[in-house]
Amino acid sequence: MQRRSFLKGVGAGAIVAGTSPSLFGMEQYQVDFNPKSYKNETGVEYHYLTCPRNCRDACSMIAEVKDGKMVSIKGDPKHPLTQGTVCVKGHTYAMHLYNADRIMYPMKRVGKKTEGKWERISWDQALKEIAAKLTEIKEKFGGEALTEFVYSGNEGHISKTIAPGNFFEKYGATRLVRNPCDWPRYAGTPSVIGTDFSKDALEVDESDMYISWGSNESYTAVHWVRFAHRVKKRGGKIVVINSVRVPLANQADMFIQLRPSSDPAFCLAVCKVLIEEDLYDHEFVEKYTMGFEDLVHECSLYTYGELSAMCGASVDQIKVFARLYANAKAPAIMHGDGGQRHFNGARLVRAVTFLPVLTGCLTKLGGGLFWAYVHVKGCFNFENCMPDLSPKDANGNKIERQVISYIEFGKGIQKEGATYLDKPVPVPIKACINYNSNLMVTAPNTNLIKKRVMDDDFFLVVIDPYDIDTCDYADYVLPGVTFMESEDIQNDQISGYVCYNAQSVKPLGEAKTNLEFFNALAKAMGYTEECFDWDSETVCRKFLDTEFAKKQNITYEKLKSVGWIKPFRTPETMKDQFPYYPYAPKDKLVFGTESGKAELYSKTFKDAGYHPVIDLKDDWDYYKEHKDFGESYLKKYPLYFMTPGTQLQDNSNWGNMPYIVKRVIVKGNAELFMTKEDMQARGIEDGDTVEATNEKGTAIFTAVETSQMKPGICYAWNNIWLKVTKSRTGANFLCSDGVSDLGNGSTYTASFVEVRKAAKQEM
Ligand SMILES: Nc1nc2c(c(=O)[nH]1)N[C@H]1C(S)=C(S)[C@@H](COP(=O)(O)OP(=O)(O)OC[C@H]3O[C@@H](n4cnc5c(=O)[nH]c(N)nc54)[C@H](O)[C@@H]3O)O[C@H]1N2
Ligand SMILES: Nc1nc2c(c(=O)[nH]1)N[C@H]1C(S)=C(S)[C@@H](COP(=O)(O)OP(=O)(O)OC[C@H]3O[C@@H](n4cnc5c(=O)[nH]c(N)nc54)[C@H](O)[C@@H]3O)O[C@H]1N2
Ligand code: SF4
Ligand SMILES: [Mo]
Repeated sequence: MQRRSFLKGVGAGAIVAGTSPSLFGMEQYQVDFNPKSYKNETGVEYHYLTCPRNCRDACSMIAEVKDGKMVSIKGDPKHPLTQGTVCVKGHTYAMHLYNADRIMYPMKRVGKKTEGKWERISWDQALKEIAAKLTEIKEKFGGEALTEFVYSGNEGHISKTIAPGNFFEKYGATRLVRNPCDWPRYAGTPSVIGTDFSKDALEVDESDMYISWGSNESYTAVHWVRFAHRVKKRGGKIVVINSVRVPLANQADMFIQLRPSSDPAFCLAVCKVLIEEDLYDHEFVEKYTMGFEDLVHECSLYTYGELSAMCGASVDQIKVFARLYANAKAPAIMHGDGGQRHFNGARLVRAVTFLPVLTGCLTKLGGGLFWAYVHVKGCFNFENCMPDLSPKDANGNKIERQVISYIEFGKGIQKEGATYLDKPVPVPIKACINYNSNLMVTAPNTNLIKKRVMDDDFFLVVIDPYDIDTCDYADYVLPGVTFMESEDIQNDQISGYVCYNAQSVKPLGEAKTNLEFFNALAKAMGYTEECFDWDSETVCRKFLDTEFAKKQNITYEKLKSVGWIKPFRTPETMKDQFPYYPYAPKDKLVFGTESGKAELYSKTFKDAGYHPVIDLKDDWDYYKEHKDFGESYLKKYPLYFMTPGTQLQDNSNWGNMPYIVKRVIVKGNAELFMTKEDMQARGIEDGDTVEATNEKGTAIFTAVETSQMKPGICYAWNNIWLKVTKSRTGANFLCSDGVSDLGNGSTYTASFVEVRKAAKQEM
C-alpha cells in the first residue's frame, strides 16, 4: 500500500487539519487498514505511535520504518488534536532513538559511585545478581526496604503501572506516592464541584473566551494554542493570567500579571465585582451552590485596593476582566499545572474554580474549567492485568505497607530519621529501582538525595534507554527502551482518547521493555505467577476487557488498526461515569460533593485549618509563619525562584540531544532569567556566571536579563541534565521538597534563593 493511499485509507471520514474537531467522539469509524500488510513495495512500514511524554497532547504519530530502521515520525493528520503536527521535540524522535548515549547492554559498576567505571555483563548475570541482592535485602530487612522511583518518562499504562506494579506488589515494596505534578488539583477542584475530572478540551471550540491561567501552552501543550487562535478567529478573546509574560501573553487581548501564588486574592476580587455589579447567574447560584452568603461576606471584608495590592493586578484590570468574563457566553479557563505547585496550591485551585460556578458557565458547552485530566477509565481494566499479589498476614489480610513520596523522596530514604509527611518511615530504604524517571534531575532537593544515594549500602538499579545522570549513582545500569520500541496503550490528558502505541522497531542492542524487564526480574526472584509470563499483546487485551469498551467496540484489533479511538461521549454513555456537567440537563444537575451542590463553603478546608471560603495566604506567608523559616529566611533569600518547563525538553527528556544541549546551555551552564533591577542590585550583568543559593544548596547558572517578570522573581528551566553543565548543578539543588496545603502536591514553584556573581566566570 502506498503511503498516500494508506493515509487516505485511515483518513476515511477524517477531519481536515485546521478545522474544528468534533466533540463527542463521532470520529470512531472502521477503516480498511490491516497492520500485517502494512508494508509498501519500497519496503516502508508504517506504525501508529502515541507520544508518551507527560504532555497533555499525547500526539498520535505515524512512524515510517525501513529495513527495521526508524526513518521519520510525523503527526497523524486525522487526529483531532494532533492535526498532523507534533512539537519541535516530537519531530526529532527518529534522531533521539539513535542518540549516541543509548545504553546497549547491562552494566555493572566496578569503581566507586560516580567514578564512572563499568563492566559489561550479560542480562543473565545482571538479573541473577540483582535478584540475589534483592532477596538478601528482603530476608534481612523486609520487602519495604525496596522502593521505586518513577514517574512520567513513559505514560503507557503497561510501562508505567502494570508491569512494575505486579513486581513491586509481589515483592512487598514500599509504595511510592507519585506526586510531582498536579496533586493540589485533586483536592482543590473537588472541594468545589466534587470531581477532579476535567471537561473535554474539544469543547473549547464552542467557547468565546480562552483564558490561559498559570499555564504556558506555547511550550507545554502546543496544541492548546490552536484552540486559542480559533476562539480569536470566531471573534472571541484571549486572556493570559500568569506571573511571567509567556509567549501567548503577546497575542492576548489582556495579560494579567499576578504575584506568584496570589491567585486567590485575584479570584476574590473578581467574585466581588461579579456580586457587586450583579453579574453572576442568580438561578444557578440559588439552585446549585451552597455557601454563597459566606462568599458575599468574604468579599465585603476587603477593598479592591487591598486585593489588588495582594495579587498585583490593578483594580482596573480586575474590573475589566470580571466584566468580560461575565459577559462571555462560554468562557474557558485553561488551567495549567505549574501555577498550582505552591504551598497554597489546593486553595489556589479551589479559588479559581469559583469563577465558572458563580457565572454558571460550567454547564455551558465550551465554558468552565479545563485541565489535564479527562475520564477514560471505564475503558481500562487494571484489575484484570494486576492480580492481587501483595503480601498477606496469617489471616489472609493484606499487609499495609509503608509509603514515601516522589516529592519527599530525599526525606523518605534517609538512613536515619526518614519521614513521609513529617511522620517516621519505620523501615529504612536500602534499595531502589529507577525507571521512566531521572531521580538526580527531576526530584527536588538533590543534595539530600545524593547524601543517601552515595552510601555504599544504598542499592540502586537504573533502567533507561540513555546514560542519564542517575546512572552515575547506580550499582547496575540496564538498557531500557524508548516507546518506539515498546507496545503500549495510554490515553491523552485533555480529551479522552484511548491511544495505541506500536512496537515500531525492535529494541536496540540488548534493551528490554519495562514489561520484559520486570517479568524477567520476577522470574529470577523465583516468582511463578502467571502474570509474569504475559507479553504486551496479552496485557493489552486484558486491559481493554471492560463492559464499557465492549459496548463501544473498542478492541485491541481496532485500536491497532486505527491508532486511537475516542469513546462516544453522550449523556447515555457518560452517565455512569460522569453524572454531572455538561452531560446532564441543567435541572438534573448534581455535583459530587457531600451536599450535592457546588460548595463555596468547604468543611474539608475548614477542618484542615484553612479558610472555608477563599484563603488569601500565599507562599510568602507560608515561609514567614513556618517555624523552620520565618521573616529572616525571606530576607536572606529574597528572590522567588520558579522552574517552568523549557520548550526544548519535556521534563528531562531530550536533555541529552546535542542540538538541544547547545540551546539550553549558555557558557557552560543552564540559564537563570532575572530582571534588570535584580541584576543591577547585585552587580550582575547579562552573561555573568552566577551562584544561586539557599539552605538546600548552591547551583551555578548563567544570568540572562529579561523583563518577563516583575522584580523579585527569577526563573530557571526545570530538569536540565546535570552532566551537560560544567558545574553539574541545576534547579533542583534549590527547589522546595515541601508538600502543598492539601492533596500532598509538589511545591517546586514555591522556592526562594539569593543570587550573586560567581568568583569564577565561565568564558
Ligand atoms: N515543553 C515542555 N512541555 C511540557 C513539559 C516540559 O517540561 N516541557 N512538562 C509536561 C508536564 S509533566 C507538565 S506537568 C506540564 C506543565 O505545564 P504548565 O502548567 O504549562 O507548565 P509550567 O511552565 O511549569 O507552568 C505554567 C505557568 O505557570 C506560571 N505560574 C507559576 N506560578 C503561578 C501563579 O501562582 N499564578 C499564575 N497565574 N501563574 C503562575 C508560570 O509562570 C508558568 O508560565 O507540561 C508538560 N509539557
Ligand atoms: N524544579 C522542578 N522540577 C520538576 C518540575 C518542575 O516544575 N520544577 N516538574 C515536575 C513534574 S510536573 C514532573 S511530571 C516530573 C517529570 O519527571 P520524571 O517523570 O521524573 O522524569 P522524566 O524527565 O520524564 O524522565 C523520564 C526518563 O524515562 C526514560 N524512559 C522513557 N521511556 C522509558 C521506558 O519505556 N522505559 C524506561 N525504563 N525508561 C524510559 C527517559 O529516557 C528519561 O530518562 O518532573 C518534575 N520536576
Ligand atoms: S511532547 Fe507533546 S506536543 Fe510534543 S510530540 Fe509529544 S505529545 Fe506531541
Ligand atoms: Mo508533570
